[in-house]
Amino acid sequence: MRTQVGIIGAGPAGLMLSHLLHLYGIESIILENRTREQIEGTIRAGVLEQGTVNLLNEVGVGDRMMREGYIHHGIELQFNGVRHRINMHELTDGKSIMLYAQHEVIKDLVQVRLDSGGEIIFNVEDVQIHNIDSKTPKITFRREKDGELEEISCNFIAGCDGYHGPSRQAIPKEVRKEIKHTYPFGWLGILIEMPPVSPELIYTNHESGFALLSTRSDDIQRFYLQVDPNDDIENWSDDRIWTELHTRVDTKDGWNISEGPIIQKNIVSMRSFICEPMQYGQLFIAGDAAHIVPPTGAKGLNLAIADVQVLAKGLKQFYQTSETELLEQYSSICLRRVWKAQRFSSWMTNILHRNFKHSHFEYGLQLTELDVVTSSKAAATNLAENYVGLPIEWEL
Ligand code: RFL
Ligand code: PHB
Repeated sequence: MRTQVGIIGAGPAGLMLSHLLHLYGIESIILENRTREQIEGTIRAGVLEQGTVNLLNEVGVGDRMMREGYIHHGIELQFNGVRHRINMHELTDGKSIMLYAQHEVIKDLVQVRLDSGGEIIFNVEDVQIHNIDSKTPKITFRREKDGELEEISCNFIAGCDGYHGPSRQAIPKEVRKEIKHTYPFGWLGILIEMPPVSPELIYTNHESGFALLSTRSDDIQRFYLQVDPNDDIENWSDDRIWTELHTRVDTKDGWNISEGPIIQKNIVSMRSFICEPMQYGQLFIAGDAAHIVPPTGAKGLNLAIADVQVLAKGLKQFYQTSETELLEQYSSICLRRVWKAQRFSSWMTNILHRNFKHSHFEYGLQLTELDVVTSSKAAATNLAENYVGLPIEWEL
């Protein structure tokens, strides 16, 4: 098989890249190692930045999101049992965020690719990358275990295969710098069958730990509790979860969280990770394959979408003019924004989570940081600008 761009991974990065390339008249093939049902059924992110929403609309994939998603103009920060609203809309000249689940974005992107004749090969095995330091890179794979080895020859390979995928490993060790940080926090995430408890997201700092109240739809809510990252989900009965949620999110003025049936629960650990550079030879890595942020800033999916916007423009420039200027700047343009998202996500994580090793002094400073952010317009504006999403800086 031959194509112009071979894409590994049908997550938000791979699917959006393939769609943008199609709009620019560039061919691609996506290889995905899970089934369509699996990628369309995995519960992950929920918050889309203004720039992600604009892009989905501009490229014709936003109709269902605009019908079924929820636009939020602000978020609530709660500490000492009191809520403080950050009016992002006002602080950012009219920007906002959209609550629309990642797997719904995936469904919309898969549909638009298949409707326009795009090729996504699901359920592949044994994906391997070859010759990335030549102009004729190749990807080999099998359609099934022990099946025949097939080959895709292309001009470029886009590694959009998430944190555990093989693409990043194809960048030679001498060139690849991996920067890692782990946080001493885990998130216990639950899905609950009940109506929304609040019109906007509530991020809570409580002395027992962080809690987040988010939403998915009129009938399904998504809440998170800070837990030990090594804790076992078996230790968290529904009763214990509700008791802890009441402790952390009920307010001094008498607001109590309502309860409903918990339909799913799991624990994830939190880390920051960055791979520098994000390109080697004809291989470009994007999204979680290149970087991971802790979920407190809601940035992962949005960074993946921003990366492939830069990559698609670079490829368009190459195919239209033979110029490689933008492709050469891909890694630097993306990494500048990635580092800003790391800074923001790390800051949000640190002001909102309870670090049980901290002294009273450090805890006092943390609460004061929240006080400053909710009482100073300048500080709140910085939070709002980052939360709704920073622009892509095309000029380095
Ligand atoms: P993905 O989504 O991981 O997709 C990679 C795809 O590659 C496939 N793959 C392979 N295919 C072929 N061969 C191989 N060898 C392969 N290995 C892997 C995988 O099957 C998969 O389909 O990466 P992508 O596209 O870079 O997208 C990144 C986002 O998924 C991720 O950053 C977000 O989900 C992070 N995240 C959030 N991001 C936000 O912007 N807002 C949020 O509110 C938000 N909340 C979250 C989150 C992530 C969470 N978890 C579970 C980590 C909440 C949570 C709990
Ligand atoms: C979610 O709804 O899953 C969500 C919302 C905000 C975050 C992280 C996750 O910061």
